[in-house]
Amino acid sequence: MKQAHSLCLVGHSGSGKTALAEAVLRLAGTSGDIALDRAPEEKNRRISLDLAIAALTWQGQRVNLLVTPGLGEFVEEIYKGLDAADLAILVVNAEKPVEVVTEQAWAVRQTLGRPALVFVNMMDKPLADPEKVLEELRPALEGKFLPLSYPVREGEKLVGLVDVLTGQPTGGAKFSLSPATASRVEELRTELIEEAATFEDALLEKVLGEATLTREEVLPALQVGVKNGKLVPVLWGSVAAGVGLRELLDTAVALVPEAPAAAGTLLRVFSLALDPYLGRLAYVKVLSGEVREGDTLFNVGTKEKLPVRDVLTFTGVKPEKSGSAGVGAIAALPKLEGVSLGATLASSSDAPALPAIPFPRPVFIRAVSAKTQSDDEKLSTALRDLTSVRATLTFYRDPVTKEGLLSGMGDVQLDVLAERLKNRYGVEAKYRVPKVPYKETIKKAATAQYRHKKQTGGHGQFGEVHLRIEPLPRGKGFEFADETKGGVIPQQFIPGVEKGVREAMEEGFLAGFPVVDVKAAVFYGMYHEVDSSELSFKIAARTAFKLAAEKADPVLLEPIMALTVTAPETFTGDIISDLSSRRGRILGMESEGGRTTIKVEVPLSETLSYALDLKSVTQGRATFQSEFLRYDFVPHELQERLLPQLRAAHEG
Ligand SMILES: Nc1nc2c(ncn2[C@@H]2O[C@H](COP(=O)(O)OP(=O)(O)O)[C@@H](O)[C@H]2O)c(=O)[nH]1
Ligand SMILES: [Mg+2]
Repeated sequence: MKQAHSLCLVGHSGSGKTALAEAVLRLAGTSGDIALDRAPEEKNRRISLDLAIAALTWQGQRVNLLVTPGLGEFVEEIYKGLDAADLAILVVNAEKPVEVVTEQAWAVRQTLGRPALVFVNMMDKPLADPEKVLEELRPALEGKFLPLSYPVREGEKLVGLVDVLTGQPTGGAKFSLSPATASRVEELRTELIEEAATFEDALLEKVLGEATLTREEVLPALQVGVKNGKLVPVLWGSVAAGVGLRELLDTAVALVPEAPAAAGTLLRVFSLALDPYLGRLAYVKVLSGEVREGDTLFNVGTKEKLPVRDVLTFTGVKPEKSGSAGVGAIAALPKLEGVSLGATLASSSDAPALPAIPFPRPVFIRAVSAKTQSDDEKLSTALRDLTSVRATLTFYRDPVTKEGLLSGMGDVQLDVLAERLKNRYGVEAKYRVPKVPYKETIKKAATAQYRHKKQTGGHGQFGEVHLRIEPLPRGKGFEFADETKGGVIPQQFIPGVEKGVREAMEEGFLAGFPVVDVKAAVFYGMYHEVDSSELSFKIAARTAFKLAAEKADPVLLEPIMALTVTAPETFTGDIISDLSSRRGRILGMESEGGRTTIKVEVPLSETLSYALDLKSVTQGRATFQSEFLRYDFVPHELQERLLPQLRAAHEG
């Protein structure tokens, strides 16, 4: 059998990807349940949220379908699907062909360098107009869009498609063309052949010789143009009317390039899932060789050996044991330990690792806890499980604020996660805006002294510490110096002094945040022959530190983030004025291809809901990345306003 071909359906939510995939599964004779949106969260919302995988056979050719969700926050699934795809199928809604995720998915397919075609769906809709579709697609998306067929409508009804090369109705349909349509098809034919000819000399000669060209003659040139991503065939149809589905499968199968033969087995783990019945599954694309049950593979990144217990391939939408999978196949491998998303698996341990899948990083953070406190442990375990199979969901505990922090792409993704926690693990989570991990420091040097003395019957306590504290440059942390002379504090008690200072710094003095970037020097003291101990000096130093800090102009430090925001140019002004109101400092701006990239420094406290706000400012057409830069002083007036709340939170 020939290599399996993998087609990935991408596009905006509601363009009909799931309906299209289910329709072609049915058309190819798949029996039984073929629903692709199988998770309870998907059924509830009647929308795709996970990458769905299915397989069919079309004219002896095995075809895998990778069906992606069309919500911007679930873009990770588009990366996964396209990574495994031989051909991307951009599904658009004829009435509004260019939507947010249309552009987003197109950008991902360009980043990953996947060949693509466009399927213009919903040609049965009253306002569907092929010329308008082309007018809107061409300036918005990069690529040479070439219709291979053309839809024919009578009034508001779709009657069928005409093959651009032959000028005849496709699939043996019978209808006649209006003179206007016939001449438009002729025009498209000329365009198609001229474009195709730029990819193959032999075809170019025939075109110049004005020979009549057959499909077989044009196809190889189209394959070349499509393979290198320049030519983008445009096909039309309607899932609802059952038009254009055969043509789509025929064309996709004809255009997919064969993988070159290579020695050894090489697999890419393009997705991970926690199957309710099968457990943890690694979805792999077989890039070369074959994977069989009983094989031992290497995880190239970690050099670990991996026994392959089972190989599952798809029958319709169901993964079933198949024993092996050859080049081009998509398979699910259960129970592979320690395999992460994007991993390269190979028969040889020194095979080169494939480049990582360039997933975006999460940009939206919420503190998470269980609604019932006794469920906290269960919640943490469930979150570690669920986030282990997603690149854009992370969970960790903040060492400063002690909060469990969940990061994702936005509120919808986190809401879906909460629903999944409840459905699968029976635990209810609640989200809060996370606390800002402030720190404290001082702005000037100060000294203080403290005598700790306690006389209670027998053994007393005595220690006196004179301390000087000074600010250090940002990021230096802590320095300690013993500047005592003449044994005013015996050496064995000096560590007690340092411990006392460190404890005081951990406790903070403004609002309970850790103190950083301070040098503390003990320069004088007193001790008692009998009553002094390390503990006495620790207690004295702790208080001395607090007394000194009060005089040293104590201030809050806040994390400053570097934000990179990219959006269509028209939003530049709105984005900048919004960032200015967040105490943002614009560092630079660049424009390219109609999009502006703005670099800005913003305090973390001002960005806690930026993902939501930016979405509403730009109707979801912007993306951003955020990265920790440094800690910096909180402005004085703001500190005055913040401190009462922060103290209350610390004490409460
Ligand atoms: N009129 C019409 N409706 C369609 C067509 N294709 C899909 N739909 C409907 O559009 C809605 C969204 O389809 P769905 O497959 O869930 O879109 P997805 O988000 O891209 O997966 C569903 O109600 C489909 O039945 C079509 O060609 N014509
Ligand atoms: Mg869908």
